[in-house]
Amino acid sequence: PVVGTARPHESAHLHVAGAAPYVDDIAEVQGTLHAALGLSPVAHGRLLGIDLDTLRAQPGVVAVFSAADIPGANECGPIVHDDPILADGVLHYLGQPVFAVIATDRLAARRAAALAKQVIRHEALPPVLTALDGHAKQQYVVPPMHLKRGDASAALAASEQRVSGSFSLGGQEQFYLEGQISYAIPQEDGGLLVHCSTQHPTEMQHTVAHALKLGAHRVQVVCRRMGGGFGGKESQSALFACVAALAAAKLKRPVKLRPDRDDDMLITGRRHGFEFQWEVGHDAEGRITGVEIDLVANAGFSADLSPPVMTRALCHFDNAYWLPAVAAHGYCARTNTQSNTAFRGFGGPQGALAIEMILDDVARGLGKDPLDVRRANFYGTSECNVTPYGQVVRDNIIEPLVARLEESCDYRARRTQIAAFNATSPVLKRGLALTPVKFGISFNVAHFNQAGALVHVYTDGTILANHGGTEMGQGLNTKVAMVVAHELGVRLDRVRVTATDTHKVANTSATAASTGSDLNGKAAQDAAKQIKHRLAGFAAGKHGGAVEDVRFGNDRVLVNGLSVPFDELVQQAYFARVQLWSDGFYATPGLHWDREKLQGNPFFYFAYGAACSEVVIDTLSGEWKLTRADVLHDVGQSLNPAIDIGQVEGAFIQGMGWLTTEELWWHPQSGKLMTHAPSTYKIPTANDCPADFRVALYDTQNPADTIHRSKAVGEPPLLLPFSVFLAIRDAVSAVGDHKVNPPLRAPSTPEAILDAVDAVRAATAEA
Ligand code: MTE
Ligand code: LUZ
Ligand code: MOS
Repeated sequence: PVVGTARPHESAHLHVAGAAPYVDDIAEVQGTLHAALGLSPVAHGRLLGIDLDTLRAQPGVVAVFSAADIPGANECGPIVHDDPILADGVLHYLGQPVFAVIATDRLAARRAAALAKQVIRHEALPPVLTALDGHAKQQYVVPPMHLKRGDASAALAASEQRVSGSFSLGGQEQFYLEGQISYAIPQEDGGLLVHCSTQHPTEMQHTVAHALKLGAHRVQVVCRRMGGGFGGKESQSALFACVAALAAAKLKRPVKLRPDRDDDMLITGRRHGFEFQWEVGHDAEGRITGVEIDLVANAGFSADLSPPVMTRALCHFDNAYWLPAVAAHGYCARTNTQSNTAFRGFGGPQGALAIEMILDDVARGLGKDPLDVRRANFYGTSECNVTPYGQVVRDNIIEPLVARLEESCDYRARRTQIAAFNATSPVLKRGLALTPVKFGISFNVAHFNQAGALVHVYTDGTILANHGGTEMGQGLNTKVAMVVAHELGVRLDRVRVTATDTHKVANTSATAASTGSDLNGKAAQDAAKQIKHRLAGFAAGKHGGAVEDVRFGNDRVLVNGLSVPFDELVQQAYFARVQLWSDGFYATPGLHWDREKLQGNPFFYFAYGAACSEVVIDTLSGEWKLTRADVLHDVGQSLNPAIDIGQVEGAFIQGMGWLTTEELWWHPQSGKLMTHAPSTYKIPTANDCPADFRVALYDTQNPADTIHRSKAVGEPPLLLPFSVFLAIRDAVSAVGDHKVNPPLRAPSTPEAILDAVDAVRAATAEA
């Protein structure tokens, strides 16, 4: 068998040898020019003009383009279409691209673009820089969204106990190691080939075509691999594709645009920071009876993907819990900052962390172990199993999964040991938390849940597979190759997966929402099945026996008692003029969603998981360390456990970075993002992995009919490190009265930890 076995990433040998080509490694076509973007020097202003002549006079400069040069639509936004490619009339944020300089080399282009401050004439306007300021002004990128079940205020009024609280949660930079990049090469008769580091080649194709007033059939977008996307290249690769394509089309020369890291961070958006404010009612066991919450997201200057991000935040506020009465209000505040976008989890982590904070507060108020309060609120399996958006949770395994982790991580004994340690340790305090994850799988926009594939069997028995998904390091191509090899019963090394190419598979969806292998795996399987059926028919016709009895496996085909090597059969089939290649298609069944009412069946199934983290904090310096993490994560029947464990570990550490060290800071006056490079923005490194890191997969079949009963793995484990943040909060609470809820903001940097320590001490002294 191939499926279900641990196999290395299809490009692992190239990755480690530095031999895996990314867009910037493609040999440059003769005559290639380089672009750089001139950025808005102010957070908000009226654009009065650009001194283009100064720019054109700079050494090496070949051309300068601004909004007026775009022949088609000056927009590259995915949903609302309110994202200009180049600023026109209004400067929306500090860092917004205003013009593009095209020069003979990259440095010359960058030198000229750096004159932005001198050449952009503008009139400054007052900026709005925070979500709460935008909310106070009722300035939103889309109308507020309300997810309701029952009468939350009546339920609150009737509750035995009520608590209110608030929480400030920062955003997160994707920090893909390969930055945004596009390389556009003119083709014959007005066509364009665009190599683009993107999760969404089809959308790049359409956006470029729209901006250049071309038919989509003239634009070919290719992506062999990305050095990470993490959501940051779902929509926001478009600006770079459009600028490179515009310049290439205008100048009839190849043009490459590769912003450096600082510009990338100043131009593009990231995970939405959220501000939460809630009121919750509960009983003596900590069971929630009603909850009302405001979720205010910093959308940035435009809509981008904020509407579906907020939808997913609202649809994950329940996390793993039955909430009998809910009113959740989602506001996407418009601010003069980068437009925020997809990032692993797509709003889900923000929504789910809010309920975890609430349950943490409820438990503290009752003097109960938070795990007991969590458990008291878990969804049931036959009752209390309907989400606030109306979907029945049919595959609930949270109870047995958490029970297994609780036991294997020795939760109760460690809880006691930690309390004993804290009682005698005045400076260092330990903390522990165990948190569950439930994550809905499917795009919450139903029509995106489709995929296509193309499988070619060559006459020597080697196989080339192509599909609509993109490879960003997550191992999608490896999984698709495994599915194809498995279906045809051949050795994995017979199968190669090639670059994603809009000329091969059309009308694809973004590789996002963790659906890559679910969708493209099924589509590739469909293609392989068709070839297999044709081969089986041919084999039975040639060698006798029933078609249904033909078996594929071990690189051979068993027909009528005869074992024929796969490549031999293929060769014979070719001479008999059998079609040895096929397309394949898949659309996820059973999905529906009412966007107005926020009700329906948006998810094919749920993925589950749980993690337990133990930390130690230094209450004098605010430093902390994750000493142990235990993870149990559900990927259904794993297609490739090695890749899945890699995804779980990576997501855990990435989510931990979001909640602890990665702090975004905009200058409160100028609105400049000051943390625009790794010098000031700290992502976790290998050294931040806990010394004791125990990651296991919860081995069950997906009850939904997914590809080999596996489950999506990309995003759900990003929610596991909630346990790290809540363990830090648990440790902070040990400095004072255990009933005081530490007002710990995220990320819990040393400063945030010290602020929370001070606040707990002050509240304790007061009490
Ligand atoms: N893993 C790596 N190595 N690099 C990435 O960019 N992106 C994540 C996740 N895992 C990412 C990753 C995100 S945001 C998503 S949606 C999924 O992979 C997308 O791929 P999949 O659907 O094939 O899992
Ligand atoms: N929905 C979703 C989406 O759940 N995840 C996504 O990545 C996405 N992208 C675009 C539109 N809806
Ligand atoms: Mo992932 S945020 O859906 O690209």
